[in-house]
Amino acid sequence: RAFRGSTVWFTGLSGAGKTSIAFALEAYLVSKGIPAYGLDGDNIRTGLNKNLGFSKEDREENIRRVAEVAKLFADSGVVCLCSFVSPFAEDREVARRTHTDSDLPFFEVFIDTPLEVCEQRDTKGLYKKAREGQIKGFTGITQEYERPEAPELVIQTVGRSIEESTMEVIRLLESQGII
Ligand code: GGZ
Repeated sequence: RAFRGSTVWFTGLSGAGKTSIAFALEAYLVSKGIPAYGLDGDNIRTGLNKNLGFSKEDREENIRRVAEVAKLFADSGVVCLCSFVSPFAEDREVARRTHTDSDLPFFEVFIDTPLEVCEQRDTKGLYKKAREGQIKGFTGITQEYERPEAPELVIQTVGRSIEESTMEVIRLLESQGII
């Protein structure tokens, strides 16, 4: 296949497993000679979007800018893997349209991990801080997460390994002729 530039958009709660799956997928794709690159809060909110916080407005702007960057990656032939909580359906639609308006494939992947499980994991201790009121507007606790209504793929991570979840995305990309 001559052109495989596209964006896989992972959405889900903090701690759902978005970045872990995207990272494993990136490693898999690169090992197959397919250029792939992951964007997430760690490399976006520390630089390009370091002036943004977590209000509804700032999240909207965060997603808008990320979508524009992802579009450039996809247009250059890279499989761009975006891992953002992206809790608002309207913002995810903007990200989708940013791609589809330029005829670039866009796949929304909902990492459907229950809040209780994310909170139990609490890898970064953020849920505890949110419960204690130290973090305001935390997704799932004091701000909403709008579940995707028609994502290309839903992955339930409970009882599944990172590898198994990653395989589901690989199968999606295969079925769509991307890889
Ligand atoms: C949600 C927050 C918040 C609030 C800090 N709400 O598990 P993490 O740590 O690494 O992922 C979360 C990340 C969310 O940034 P995004 O750019 O993905 O958000 S959005 O798409 O909504 O713009 C979490 C941490 O930053 N974090 N404060 N209040 N997550």
